[in-house]
Amino acid sequence: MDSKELPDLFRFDDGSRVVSKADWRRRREELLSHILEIEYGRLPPKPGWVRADELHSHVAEAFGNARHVQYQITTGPQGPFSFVMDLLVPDGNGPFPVILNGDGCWKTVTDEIAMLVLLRGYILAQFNRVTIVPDNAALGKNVGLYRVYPHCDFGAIAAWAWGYHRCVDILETLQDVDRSRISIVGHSRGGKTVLLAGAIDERIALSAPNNSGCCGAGCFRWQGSGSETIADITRAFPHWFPRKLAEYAGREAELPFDQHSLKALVAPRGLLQTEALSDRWANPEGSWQTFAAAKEAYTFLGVPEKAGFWFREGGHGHGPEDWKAFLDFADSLLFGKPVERDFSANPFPALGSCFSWKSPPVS
Ligand code: GTR
Repeated sequence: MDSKELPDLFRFDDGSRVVSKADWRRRREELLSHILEIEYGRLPPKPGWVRADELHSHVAEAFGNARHVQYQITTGPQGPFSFVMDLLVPDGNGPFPVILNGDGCWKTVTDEIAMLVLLRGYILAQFNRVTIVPDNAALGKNVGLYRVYPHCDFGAIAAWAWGYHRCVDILETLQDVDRSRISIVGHSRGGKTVLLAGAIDERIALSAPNNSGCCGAGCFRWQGSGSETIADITRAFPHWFPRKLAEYAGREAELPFDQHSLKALVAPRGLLQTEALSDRWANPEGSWQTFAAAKEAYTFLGVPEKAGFWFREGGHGHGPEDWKAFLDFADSLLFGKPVERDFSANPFPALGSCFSWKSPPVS
């Protein structure tokens, strides 16, 4: 087999193939288990309880009279462990859909972007994922959430994804929140986090990784020129992963999955990838390949339009242009609003496909 051929999403480990939606549920579990074991580690457990204490609330005139509410989220009984989530709630009557972003460490959500979100009628919820575990290999495992669950094997990306899930635990309980319309968005390593968090948590209606590359929306087997490999990423960021991933450096074709498998776990819920064509390190071609393969799962489940791909010229970044594309997709997916953009356009028509299988006929 061509070493770039992406594994058949629908073929169980025992060689049999998915023929029904019930089979797909089982195959989904099989894929998730492989992905967690090798790539991210198993997420820290869902805590016995999660609580939110309001730290602060005021009307922010600079944000069109949105209400800024700050919560301290605490989980237990292990720990206890706490971190902060901030909400900007649009002026007016809810419940409102929510956009949750964990890249508070980078402040990529500028005031301009916050206004874009609010003007479309969404709550903007934010936390700082590095308050869950730090983004620094040198600090070791005696910090943050690692100390609460010392016997688990999760890396930082899994811990950050756990942070998204705890925010959703709280968002679901708030009167202002339309719990059926919670979206998550993140950039680069934050995009890897969002893809993992959205693949696992079926409460999340839309997952939108931006420029997320290797171990995100990229591809292990199909590396475009200048793109990041398993060898590169595990050398530079060992703390993001369990040790096992590095064993696959140079042996990518032996992985029992590729990143199309993770994307397929998001189906039938919404998935939008936003990519930049000059962001070579993030492997835009590979991201398209795994998108096209994951779309087979959406086709099988009867909702091909719920998976979208958007690309722009330029390099690595998460700016207003990316957010506008995301908001258009969200408006269309969650509210059926008409959209001008084509979220299924192939930016690389000359590339050719790297999978020879198709989704089974819908039963
Ligand atoms: C890079 C890393 C990428 C990407 C990026 C980022 O250095 O190699 O995988 O995550 O950082 O997070 O901005």
